[in-house]
Amino acid sequence: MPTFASADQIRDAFSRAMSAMYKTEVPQYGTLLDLVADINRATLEQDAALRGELEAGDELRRLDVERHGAIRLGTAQELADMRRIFRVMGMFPVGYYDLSVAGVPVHATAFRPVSDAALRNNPFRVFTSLLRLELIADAALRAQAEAILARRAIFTPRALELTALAEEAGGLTEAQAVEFVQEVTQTFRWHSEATVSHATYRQLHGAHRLVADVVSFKGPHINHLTPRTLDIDAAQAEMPRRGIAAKEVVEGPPRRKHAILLRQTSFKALEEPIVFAEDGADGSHTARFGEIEQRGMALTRAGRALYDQLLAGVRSMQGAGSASADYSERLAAAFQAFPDDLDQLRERGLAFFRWRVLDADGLARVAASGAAFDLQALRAQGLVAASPIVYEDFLPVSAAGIFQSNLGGAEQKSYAANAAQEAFEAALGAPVADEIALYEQSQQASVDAVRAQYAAVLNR
Ligand code: OOG
Ligand code: NI
Repeated sequence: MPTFASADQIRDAFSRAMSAMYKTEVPQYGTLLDLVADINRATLEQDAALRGELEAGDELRRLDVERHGAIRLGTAQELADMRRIFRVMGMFPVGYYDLSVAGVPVHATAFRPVSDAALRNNPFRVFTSLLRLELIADAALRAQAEAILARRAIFTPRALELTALAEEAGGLTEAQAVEFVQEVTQTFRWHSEATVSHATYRQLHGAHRLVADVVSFKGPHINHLTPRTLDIDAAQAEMPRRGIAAKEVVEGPPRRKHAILLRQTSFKALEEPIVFAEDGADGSHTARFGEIEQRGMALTRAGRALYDQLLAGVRSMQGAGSASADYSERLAAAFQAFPDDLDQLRERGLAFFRWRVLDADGLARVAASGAAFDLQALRAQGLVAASPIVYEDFLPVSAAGIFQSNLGGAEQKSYAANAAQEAFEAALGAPVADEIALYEQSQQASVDAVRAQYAAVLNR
């Protein structure tokens, strides 16, 4: 039996290769990494409680390598192959995001690790959108876009070969894994030559800027890579000081004592020179940008419903788009209704928690006394503790805000479309996992482990 590189190892190497590549392609990304590292260091120095919480959950280790990326694919075949490739790295499709409601003609999933252990090692995630050509109204243009996409091959032959090999053999050797990472990274490179003529580009762009971005190039260039900060407000304030033009508002929930879900900010996409291969004309294209995120705790279905309701309330106010001046005050005011106390969040079933034993001897004594297993009582005695589970996914309203901030002010399309999860899954060749179910399992597994330790005393 050959020894295989682990999926975690391959994913870790891939995320590092992508980061190195993007740093050379978009130097501002390097500036963002430095900025985030500085802020994380300062935050951990100043906030001993946060440091303790992260250490207890073994969350500190992954912080420096943690990031997400985003790509946009053109065809069902591309998405299906992408799924096979990410699977080799232990990344699986989680969640369905319909962006058409926000005027963006794509739907998406996030490829990410799902087990607690894999997430601790390296939680690299890729937000992967699929263009919905059926939303292009002009039938002739739609057919042309389809024909252009049908001609391209976004993966190197060797990347597909190694993927097939991994599927047959059940893994890749270390040498194959190194080659696999190199080959797969090629797919996400920037190409400054558009494959179409300037006229075609303009037509595609007229349908939607994203249509041009997906259809006009050889492959799905990575359009951003996002490091995780522990204090996004500090990062937002620091961006202009380091010469980076930040987006006006931070997407997601307001600042709180105990962060929930995901808060994100970005800098606007760069205008980059391109050449149109067909006619040699010069032009420019904006697609690639930088983003920073702060992750908070995962919410239960009830917690998420409350979040969605409060956010929708703020956003639907007359003339109160997220760009308006008092947006953050109104957001903070609305979220007064969302408890910001860990005990309340847990007791009201709004957030997910991971349980762990603090005092094994104490636990054994209670178990030996014959008392029935009672998590709340054990917690009250300081024998077990619960820490929030990190939210590993994305938020459709925020994603739409990120897409929009990169589409240039005036562009605002609307589609009469709706979610098409079944069509997306048919293209993917598999169902997407329900992210809430994953957090439920993770919480339950932690409770089961504490219970097993408790029960083990009785069996000794
Ligand atoms: C993806 C936008 C979504 C996020 O962080 O919500 C995203 C894109 O622009 O392709 O990355
Ligand atoms: Ni993003």
